[in-house]
Amino acid sequence: MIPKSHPRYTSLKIREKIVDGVKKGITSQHGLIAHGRGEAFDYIIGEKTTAKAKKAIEKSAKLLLKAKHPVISVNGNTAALVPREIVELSGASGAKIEVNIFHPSKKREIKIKKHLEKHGAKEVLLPQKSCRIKYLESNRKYVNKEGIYKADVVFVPLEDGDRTEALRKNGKKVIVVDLNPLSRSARKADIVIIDNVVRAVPLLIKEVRKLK
Ligand code: PTJ
Repeated sequence: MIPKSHPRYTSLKIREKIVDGVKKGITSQHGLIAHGRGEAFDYIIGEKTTAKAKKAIEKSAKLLLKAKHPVISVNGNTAALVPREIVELSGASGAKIEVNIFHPSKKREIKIKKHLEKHGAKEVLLPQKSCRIKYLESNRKYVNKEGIYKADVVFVPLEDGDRTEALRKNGKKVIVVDLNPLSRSARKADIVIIDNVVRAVPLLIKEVRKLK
C-alpha cells in the first residue's frame, strides 16, 4: 500500500498499474522499461500538461472528428494505463479500437482485447496475419482489414520506433502521444502530444466532447 501522503503518490500509483498489467499478462516485461523512460521525461516537464501539449490535443480532437475511419491503436502499456479512457475516447470520437503490439503474442493480444471489453468496449479489433501494411518488418505490420488497414487517421499512444513513419507512408495521418520529444514516433507524427497518456487521453476526450 502506498500512503497518500507520499510525495510521489500519483507517480507510484501509475507505476503500479503497469506492474499489474505485467502480472495480468497484458503488458510485456519490456513495458516496464518503456514506462521508466517515460517517467524520466515526465519528471523533467514537471508532470503537468504543457500549453504546447494542450494545443496539440485541440488539433488532435479536430482531426479525429474530421476523419472518415479513425482508429485507436492499443498496446500493452496503453491497455494497462488507460483502458476505460480508451473506450470513452472511442465512444466520443467514433474511432475503432485495434490491438497492435510490438512483442508478438497472440495470447497477450486476446488478453488486451478482453481487458478493454471488461472496461466497456463493444468491439476490439485484432491484427490479422492475412492483412499487413507496407514499409514495416516488425509484428506491428499485421493489422485488421476493417481497422488500421483502411484507417485515414490513427491515434498512437506511446510506442517504439518506426511504425509512425510506416503508417504515414501508407497514406495515414498519425497522432502520437509520447513523453520523449526526441523519439522517432514523436518526430515523424502529423501531430505529437508530448504528455503522459494518463493526462493526455482524458483531456482529449473532453476536447472531442466539447467540439461535438
Ligand atoms: O505492448 P507492446 O509489445 O506493443 O510494447 C509496448 C512498448 C511500449 C514496450 C514498446 O512499444 C516499446 O518498447 O517502446 P519504447 O521503444 O520503449 O518507447 C516507448 C516510448 O513511450 C518512449 O519514448 C517513452 O518515453 C514513452 N512513454 C512511456 N510511458 C509513457 C510514454 N509516453 C507517454 N505516456 C506514458 N505513460
